[in-house]
Amino acid sequence: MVKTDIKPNINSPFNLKVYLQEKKEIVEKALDDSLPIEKPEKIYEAMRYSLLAGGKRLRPILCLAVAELLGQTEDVAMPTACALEMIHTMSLIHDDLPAMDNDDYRRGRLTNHKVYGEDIAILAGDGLLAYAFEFVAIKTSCIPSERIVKVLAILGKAVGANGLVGGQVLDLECEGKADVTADTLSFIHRRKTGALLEACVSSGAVLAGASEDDLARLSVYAQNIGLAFQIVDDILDVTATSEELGKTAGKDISAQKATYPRIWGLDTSRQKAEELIKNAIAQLDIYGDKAQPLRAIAEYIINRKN
Ligand code: GRG
Repeated sequence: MVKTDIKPNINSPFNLKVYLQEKKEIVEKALDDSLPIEKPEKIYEAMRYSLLAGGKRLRPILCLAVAELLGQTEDVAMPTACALEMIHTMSLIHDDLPAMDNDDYRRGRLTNHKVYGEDIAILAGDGLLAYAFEFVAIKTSCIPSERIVKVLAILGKAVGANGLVGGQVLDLECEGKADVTADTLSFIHRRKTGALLEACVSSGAVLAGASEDDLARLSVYAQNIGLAFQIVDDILDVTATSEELGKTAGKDISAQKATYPRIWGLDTSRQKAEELIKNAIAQLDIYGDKAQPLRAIAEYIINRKN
């Protein structure tokens, strides 16, 4: 756990643990139903192996929480929530490949390429990415189609060269370099980690027909939690065990990665993450008690253990 002054609000009637557990179960069921095995079975099995491997399901939960905050139903938001988890999962499969981070474990089990081979793992990622867009387009109902088109554009932007792909390229380029600055690191992580988290928030808002003001406020919330999420990820790589993380701990040091603790040290990294979370929570004032889930998710990001 990251030591922080931001404590979960125990006086609040809102119970984040119960909320996250309930949402996670609903998301797990929707993901399971989303991808039945067809022919050729091997690729569907490989896609399901990683998609149904657990994980915190934070991205779909964020999308559902924002949609519900703004008055949209869970049913309408669920296809997008599932698509976000499909995209996230594909990025983890590709990130773990020998050509990228070369990891053997993810979410407490062997990585996709360790089980199915590199060729199938690449294709499983590609299959999940394509299916994410198809799934939103064919499964979202009861809202104007312009909103669905906007969501598809949000997803495309988060994935592409100005999002996940670009962030990963810069991250690879910085490996082994000793002179990476905090600004460069934030530039990378706004794309590699932040872009998809922001897409979770903005797609949930668009599905609910959010106003420009809501979208702007919630984007600032998302950008702040996105960067804090990555700072905490870097801290946990140093402070948590492989068992706690479900993946190899200490990987950033052995791969000579630029990280926030390496640039700022652990204490300053924690402080910066706290500032970002406080800033995120401040964006929610206008929504009052209705924003309890989003407030608690922000607190969870800094208090998480994996
Ligand atoms: C998108 C076409 C395309 C390619 C992918 C490999 C790649 C390009 C990008 C890497 C993106 C990546 C893996 C970023 C790290 C994000 C991160 C901190 C992941 C951990 O997320 P958690 O802790 O994991 O939410 P769980 O397992 O809980 O879901």
